[in-house]
Amino acid sequence: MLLNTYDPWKFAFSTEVDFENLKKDSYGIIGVPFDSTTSYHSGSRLGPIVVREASYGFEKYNTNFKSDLDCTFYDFGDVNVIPGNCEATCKIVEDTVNELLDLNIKPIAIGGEHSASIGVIKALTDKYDKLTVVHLDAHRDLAFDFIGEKYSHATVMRRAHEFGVDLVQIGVRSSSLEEEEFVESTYNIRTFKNNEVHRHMDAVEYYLTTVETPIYLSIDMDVLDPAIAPSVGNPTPGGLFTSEIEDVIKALAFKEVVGMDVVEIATDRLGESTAVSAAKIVYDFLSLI
Ligand SMILES: [Mn+2]
Repeated sequence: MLLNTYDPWKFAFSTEVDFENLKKDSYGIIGVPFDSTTSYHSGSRLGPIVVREASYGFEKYNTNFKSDLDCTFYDFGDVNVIPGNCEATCKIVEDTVNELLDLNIKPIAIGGEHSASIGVIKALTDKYDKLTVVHLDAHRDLAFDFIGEKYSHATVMRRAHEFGVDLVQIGVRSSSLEEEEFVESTYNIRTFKNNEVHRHMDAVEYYLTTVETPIYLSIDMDVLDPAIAPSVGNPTPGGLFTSEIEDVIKALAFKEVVGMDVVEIATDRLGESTAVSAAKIVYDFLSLI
């Protein structure tokens, strides 16, 4: 066992890590305190620590889901990132997630900028023949490169698409012409823009229940409206409500979700609403699986 992590803190209700007796088919949290390619509002390297702190604000019983948080999940601490080197950090995340998968533990990554997802998705596409990424984000993140960089918060889903995943993009309300043309040139990217989500959540829920492959859930916190989650890398008006994220998670409750992430929590303030909302999303997810 050589998980490349250190241990600053633990998510609330997580099971103590005992490497001799880890429960198979459980979930394992890793933090990715990395924000080197951020182009606007920096600070997401502090995301893992503020989300963990916020996780202590909830009851073990989930009132909306009528469910107790009784599943086994671990918190393995933070990945040893390399500030300034996104590609090398993605590789360390990938190696760490591969170690979790070898232990039959499914990854939950807390970012950090969205590039944290690249290594997680790479490891999962090596394990599963087919994977669908359900991607909640104000942006498509489908640029081939961003200011010359292939490994960036703005290229995450383009890299994932190169790994062979199907994509479902939910909450999109900002993209480039090149990204729209790329989507039109492919057959396996389904989009639900923000206004479709607001007006036709039932269509989103139905579509998710028809996905037949294993699913990875990636949530950029900027998918929420900036009134709810202001401390993100690229705040974008017109976003989702917390209840709409709950609906998505509920729709996935009976699917094979093999991992998830929440990313782009850029605050150093304890109790800040972006961090609280991110902690609630992880908590809701774990309450339903
Ligand atoms: Mn985004």
